[in-house]
Amino acid sequence: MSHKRRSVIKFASVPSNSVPTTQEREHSDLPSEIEPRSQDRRAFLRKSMAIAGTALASGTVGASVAQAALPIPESNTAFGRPIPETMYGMPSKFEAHVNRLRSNVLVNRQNFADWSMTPLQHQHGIITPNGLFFERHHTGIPDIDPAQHRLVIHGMVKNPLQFTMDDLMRYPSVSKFHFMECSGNGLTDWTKAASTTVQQSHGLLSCTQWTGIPLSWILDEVGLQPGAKWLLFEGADGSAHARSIPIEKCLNDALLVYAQGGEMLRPEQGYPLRAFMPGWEGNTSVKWLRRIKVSDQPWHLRSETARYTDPMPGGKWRQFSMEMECKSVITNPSGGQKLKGPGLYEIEGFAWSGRGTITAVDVTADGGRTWQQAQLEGPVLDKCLTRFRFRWNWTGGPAKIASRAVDSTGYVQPTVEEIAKVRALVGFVQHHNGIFPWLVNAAGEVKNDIA
Ligand SMILES: Nc1nc2c(c(=O)[nH]1)N[C@H]1C(S)=C(S)[C@@H](COP(=O)(O)O)O[C@H]1N2
Ligand SMILES: [Mo]
Repeated sequence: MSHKRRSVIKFASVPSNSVPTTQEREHSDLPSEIEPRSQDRRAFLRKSMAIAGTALASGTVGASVAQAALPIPESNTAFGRPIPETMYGMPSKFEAHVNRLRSNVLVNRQNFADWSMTPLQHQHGIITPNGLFFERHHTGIPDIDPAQHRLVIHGMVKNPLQFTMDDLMRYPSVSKFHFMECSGNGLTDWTKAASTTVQQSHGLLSCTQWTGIPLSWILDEVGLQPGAKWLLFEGADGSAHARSIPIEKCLNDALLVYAQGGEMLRPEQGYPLRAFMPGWEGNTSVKWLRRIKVSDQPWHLRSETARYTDPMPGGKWRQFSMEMECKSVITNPSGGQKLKGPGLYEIEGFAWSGRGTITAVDVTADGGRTWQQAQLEGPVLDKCLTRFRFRWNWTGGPAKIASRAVDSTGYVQPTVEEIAKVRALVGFVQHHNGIFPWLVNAAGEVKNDIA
């Protein structure tokens, strides 16, 4: 797979001096938000207005403001809803269509081993609201009383310890922004267009600010014995879901998380305590964490043998491919949406890498013949969703749009064909980080176009 970036073709409507190249960006003191100069932004807006004006004739976009007085809405004439004594706030009732969705592509035979997906096409910014954070459980959601919950650390340690939640909450903590992705994300759409929307194809992906205790601090307390190499993490759910994690990750950036997005974990995300392995497949972030055992070798558990391994050419299977490789997807426009006539649109989406930061995203509107550089919207953070934006003039014909991300290791997001050269794409295949195209047809309908 080539690590060399293809040349960047500038987008005509954005002056070339307004979008620094990747290199310029790295060597300048510019903030990571790359905004066109304000006059360019004004020009874009003027152009959009002009489009709205022309579209007016067909009645599709905007409307001219009549000379007559603006009608006064009812809301202007009455008191609004009073604030109740106490209440957990909810979105507007007009946003009720924005929901997690259980997979309607790969339907599970029984509901305990299930997942629900984040509506990425409705996400604004890089933070997934807690009520829309994707879910994956092997045996349903346990209802755990934090007062009863215990975490035990034992095995090859000098001082085995048991912690209550109160004990853990007394430690200093850190808060970090990171994405989490299930390695099964996209497994329905390797070679055929099974999913209609980006929620179905990519919605086992969310991003939040995680709060917890660096695991290394707690390991300091128990004291590792010489020869300690692997740690077992086990959950308190019906599956007693467990994973073996190498000591390097545990000492580097693994967290014992009790909060996300500003509040205590939701039950579905592992309340009251979960492991969090930044940038690694979601399966390694064991929820409802009750036990950590230190050993000198991995356990070769179900999720390290029968599942979460990758078929390779020659009939071999790759184990422990836990780092999520660099990936991106266009979320707007995306499957199931419809463009309202030719004109200017902002293509936007997410890019992320389990190995570092995103350094560039290119966008094609001609099925990969030519690529142009998108703007990365800051903050661009380590192992975190990065939003990209690209101003696109849709001329009305069929267009195949896709994004391609590059991370700080120089790795370029591959095509599915490129992945197929180094892995065997047969059966139930995980770790899909391929380039994902959407087809905009002449009617403006956006469709999954994996052939
Ligand atoms: N105890 C436990 N931990 C678990 C699981 C589980 O079923 N039980 N599912 C794993 C999988 S496969 C994923 S992708 C993530 C999903 O985390 P989320 O539901 O908070 O999105 O949790 C992981 N941790
Ligand atoms: Mo997963």
